[in-house]
Amino acid sequence: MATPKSVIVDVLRDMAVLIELSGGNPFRARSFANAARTLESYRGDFAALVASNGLTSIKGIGDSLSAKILELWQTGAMSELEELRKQIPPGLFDMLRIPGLGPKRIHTIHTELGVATIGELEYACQENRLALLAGFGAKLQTNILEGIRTVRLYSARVLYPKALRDAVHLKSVLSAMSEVVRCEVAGSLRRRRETIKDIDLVVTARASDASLIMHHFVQNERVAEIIAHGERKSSIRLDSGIQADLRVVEPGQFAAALMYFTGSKEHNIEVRGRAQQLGYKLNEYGLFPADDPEAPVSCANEDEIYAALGLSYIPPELREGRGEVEASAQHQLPVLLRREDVRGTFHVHTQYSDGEGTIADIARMAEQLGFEYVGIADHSQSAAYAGGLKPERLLEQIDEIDRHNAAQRGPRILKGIESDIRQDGTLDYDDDLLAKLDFVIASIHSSLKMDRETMTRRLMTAMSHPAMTALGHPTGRLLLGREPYEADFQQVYAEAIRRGIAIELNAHPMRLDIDWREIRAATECGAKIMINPDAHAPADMSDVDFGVGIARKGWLTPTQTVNALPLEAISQFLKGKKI
Ligand code: DGT
Ligand code: CA
Ligand code: ZN
Repeated sequence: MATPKSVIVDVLRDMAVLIELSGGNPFRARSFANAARTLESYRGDFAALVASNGLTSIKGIGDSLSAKILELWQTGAMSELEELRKQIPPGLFDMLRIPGLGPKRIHTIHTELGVATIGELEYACQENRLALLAGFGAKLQTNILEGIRTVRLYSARVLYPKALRDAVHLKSVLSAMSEVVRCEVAGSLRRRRETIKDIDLVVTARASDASLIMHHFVQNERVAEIIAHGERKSSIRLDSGIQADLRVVEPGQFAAALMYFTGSKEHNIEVRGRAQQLGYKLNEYGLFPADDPEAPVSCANEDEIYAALGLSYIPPELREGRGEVEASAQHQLPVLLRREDVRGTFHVHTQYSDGEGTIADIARMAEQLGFEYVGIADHSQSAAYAGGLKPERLLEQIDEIDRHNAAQRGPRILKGIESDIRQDGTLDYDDDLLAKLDFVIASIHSSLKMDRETMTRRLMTAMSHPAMTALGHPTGRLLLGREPYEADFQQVYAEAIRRGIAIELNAHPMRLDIDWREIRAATECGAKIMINPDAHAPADMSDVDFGVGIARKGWLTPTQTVNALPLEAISQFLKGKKI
């Protein structure tokens, strides 16, 4: 059967887009787009026209276009389209959904910045790379970021900080009501997961006040849609696109409800199983003796429920069903790292490369955050797209930091670099220059698509350099944006341990890399974790908080954390690493 005209029109349009996406001739792209438009408004007998070989009689359709259309009409496919589609990374098609971003610009972004997914594009915008790209600029960069937000609005999961902002807002709306006795954020947010599906809130109030609270909740000014409005449970969608569920329970039920809705489901199932073994029934309404379901055991807080079950309190971050119940039963939960244990941090970018702050700005922020030291690590020379430092510039920066430390009290500034790990695994400066630094974070930023073996070798080669202090964002993943690259991380982490190289926990909310699920395996073998904000503006240094959340999810203790060391010990640690 011949292909209908409407399909032909769509394919011609797709061709125009694909030609531009692949960097083909823009005039050719336009001729496909024009042909699509002309055919769409063609009112004659299309089948007869094609059958009589009359396509070229239409203005703008020459021999070659006519042949393409004929191919499609007869075979239902256009081979060139299929070919082009195979050549173009799928992420570029996703970018077409971003308002204001056309195929030609997407091609430029892809070829100039090596950006192939929406996640990478967002990251590049945040690092100010589009603003510097010819034909783009700051305004377009802002629009693109806005466009990405729109695309994300209804995507399934969001990053932790975005959900947290909305949850904090809702909590303040609810807590301001005099009828609300207690209000807590539960769910994956309370467990500090890296991405969040929806916000869960638990409130206690007198039964007679529940409907008033619900009313206020679904009417709050940021509600875009009321999904459900009940007496005990309501769901809304906020103007940010995130869904939020509220449960109102009576004060006596608070602990059980909070525990239940904090989850995780896997954790709940294990704890409920233990309750059953001990002759109890545990659900979202309370803890009940199995033989007397009318008389709940009185528990004001979660720790009392855990205690009744012979368990020590399990912090929400650990409630993932990964051995925490058993460890708690044996009273062997780890002493988790807390924010106040973090004495300093590394990996802050400055104006020397693609960051926003000066050395002095960063020192001030470090002081505000209570750090004893902060490590500067700009991009190295290979990272030209990110303003990587030529050796002379790095020397100037070293000089400025030395002068700063000599003149200023307050946090000590440590001199470092985020050195690219080049394709062959070498670092980005000669040994003499690297030896002038206090620390070297080595990271992979380009050629991410190597096969597993080559990538592993590349990382192993980098680690053989005596100047290397830490492996930056070890897997290269971008949350909701890019998968980790392939490598034998078992081997990589073992080598890091052998050489005294720390593993970075990159606390940028789009990275949170090393993944928390991997932390425990690495530290149990002796790895040391270094929590770094990878900040590109002084204010982003507080992202260390997100890193601490993830660290706790990975059962990390202060003794396994490099930046829990005070300044003196840090200096010793770093000296041990120098050439
Ligand atoms: P997400 O996907 O980021 O929203 O993750 P959660 O953990 O917040 O999941 P959500 O919102 O579906 O449910 C909140 C909590 O409610 C969950 O962590 C545990 C509890 N829960 C939900 N469904 C079940 C279930 O079928 N069984 C059990 N035991 N608990 C459940
Ligand atoms: Ca949730
Ligand atoms: Zn980096």
